[in-house]
Amino acid sequence: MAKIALITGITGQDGAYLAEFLLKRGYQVHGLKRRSSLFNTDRIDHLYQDPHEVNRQFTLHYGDLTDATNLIRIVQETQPDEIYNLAAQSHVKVSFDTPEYTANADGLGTLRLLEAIRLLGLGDKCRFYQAATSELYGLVQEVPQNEHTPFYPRSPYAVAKLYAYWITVNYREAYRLYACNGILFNHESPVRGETFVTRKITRAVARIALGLQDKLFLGNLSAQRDWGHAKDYVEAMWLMLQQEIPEDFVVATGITTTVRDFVRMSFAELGIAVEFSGKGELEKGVVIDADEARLTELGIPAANIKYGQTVVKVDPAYFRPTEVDLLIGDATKAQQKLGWQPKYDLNALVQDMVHSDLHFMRKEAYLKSGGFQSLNYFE
Ligand code: NDP
Ligand code: GDR
Repeated sequence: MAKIALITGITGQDGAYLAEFLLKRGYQVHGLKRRSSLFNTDRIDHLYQDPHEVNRQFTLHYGDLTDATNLIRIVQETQPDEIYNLAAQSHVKVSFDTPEYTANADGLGTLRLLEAIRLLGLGDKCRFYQAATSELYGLVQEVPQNEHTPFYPRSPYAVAKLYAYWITVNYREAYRLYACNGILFNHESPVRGETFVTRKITRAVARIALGLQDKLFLGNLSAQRDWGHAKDYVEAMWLMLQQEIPEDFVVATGITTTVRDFVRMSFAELGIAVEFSGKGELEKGVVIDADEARLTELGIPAANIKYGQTVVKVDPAYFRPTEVDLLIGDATKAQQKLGWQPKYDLNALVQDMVHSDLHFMRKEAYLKSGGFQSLNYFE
């Protein structure tokens, strides 16, 4: 019998990679998707199966983590062997604007799912994965951070995730549920949401190179993150649910990099050298060199890259009221107990993202150079 997985947050970055991963392993995958006024299934459209097909492996259900009755019904209908709770208002900065909603979806949403398992008597059958986060560490207590490092959350998002972390531990201890927290450090990919810093950078780098935009505004350039690839990290999620005993694991690469260096690396991938100068709000990134052979090889018109051009400026609007300055994870436990090893290093991640955005942005450049104009429906 094929195993059944229910993924909340299936339309998000991790949901899409995990669905792909589980389908390849023969799982029947059910996903919880929110209703939205526009299509929100771009990342999983390639997995879609017509509802009229028999023996479907992939099924979507409308639902929301803020709606307990709907979660109970979907868990009852799907009878999952594994639930991956990936749904969340996942943007740290946005959580300062929507703190109550974030607490409801990210904190109480986790409780609602755990209660659904308990109330339906699925405790012996159903394993539960909670998407915990390195944001729990917040204000630096020690580095590298591991499963024993104390938490000090620094945003409404992280505080909501702290509740979710402990309620998962509590249900494991109180009701003997097989429930695990994956304390995942930042992980990115070509399908990362466009407002997270890495994707914002790689998109802008591609657009600047193709002459579609001239500069990029960022916030805190000195923040340091331990960035891995989402493709590697969804494997760790699955491994956590395949063990004899449920436990919590840190998943990270162990290497940290500043936002500033991520910018430099992304431009360098296209042969463009950028140097930063100035401090705080006045810091800027300027083009100091360009490798014309590399630009030609990539089909980027050299005329688009101007020496001395300011390509990065700081906009304090992107600063956070309280920041997490430094994250470096120690994934020794995951390596030893799960046998998990990331395949992508930071260079490979940057390459994957920059080239994907370059490919994607060419479409816009072609349309623009061909004279295509969108219709204005509102005139
Ligand atoms: P995304 O923001 O890409 O995806 C979040 C998903 O949650 C989307 O499918 C979104 O739907 C859905 N969602 C949001 N609110 C609700 C709600 N109220 N009810 C149902 N679904 C909802 O996040 P990622 O894929 O990057 O992250 C997955 C999980 O892992 C999140 O919980 C995140 O907090 C956590 N995490 C992520 C890390 C990372 O670096 N990526 C690191 C550590 C933890 P829609 O598409 O409609 O918006
Ligand atoms: P983070 O990711 O907050 O770590 O949360 P994000 O990419 O948003 O920020 C990383 C760092 O970059 C700094 N930064 C900017 N961030 C954004 N978004 N936009 C900017 O313009 C910008 N300029 C600088 C931020 O201040 C921060 O220090 C992500 C999410 O996926 C969470 O859901 C997850 O839990 C954590 O990673 C681990």
